[in-house]
Amino acid sequence: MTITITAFERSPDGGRGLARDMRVRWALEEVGQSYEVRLVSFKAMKEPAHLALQPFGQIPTYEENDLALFESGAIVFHIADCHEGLFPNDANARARAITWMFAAVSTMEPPINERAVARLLERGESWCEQRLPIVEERIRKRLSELSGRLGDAEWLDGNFSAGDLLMVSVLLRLKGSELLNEYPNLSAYVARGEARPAYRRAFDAQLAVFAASSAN
Ligand SMILES: N[C@@H](CCC(=O)N[C@@H](CS)C(=O)NCC(=O)O)C(=O)O
Repeated sequence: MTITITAFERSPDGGRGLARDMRVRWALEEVGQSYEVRLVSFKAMKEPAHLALQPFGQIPTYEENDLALFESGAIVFHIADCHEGLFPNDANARARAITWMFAAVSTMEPPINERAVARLLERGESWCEQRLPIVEERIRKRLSELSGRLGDAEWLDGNFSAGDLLMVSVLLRLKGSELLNEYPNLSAYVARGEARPAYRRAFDAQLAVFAASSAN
């Protein structure tokens, strides 16, 4: 089986592993599935060939034989569904892992993403200084709720699952920020995710792409 994903030719995050190909790489590494990467420029992402794979002109995409997918959450779901290791065998536990996947991308990620957009793209706007604290308060509320649920547990629901993989991926955007530091159990949770050998392999692979693009 040949799997090809897409990633930024030159990631704007400077190789920090915050682009969403990282969560797909991580999932593939967790299940021991090899993959190829097709690098795309910002220009190519908006051209018909890529739009046929990703209607919003973004990365990542995933191709496996005649199957083409987009949306990192759906891609991670597919990988977890097709291989051992990212979903528990018990049906109820599996349903709960899927619930955490959705919680990551639909409850936690939107305000965290809004903060990134505000900091990157809205800095010059007159209203940015007023807006940022509002967005950060929304994030703080969600972090507080998540922190309360995680408590002293290692992972969100028993063993590490695709739910943790997506949740850690989403929280990583806050790494080193005061926001995340306010919740030591969440900081430790993120660090546990980053310490997984599969995460390290995925991180190193995306960093190698950035390093190569910087050398040119
Ligand atoms: N919901 C999508 C979001 C994809 C996304 O925002 N991709 C970013 C990189 S992390 C991108 O391609 N940005 C460039 C653009 O939107 O032009 C997913 O999870 O796959």
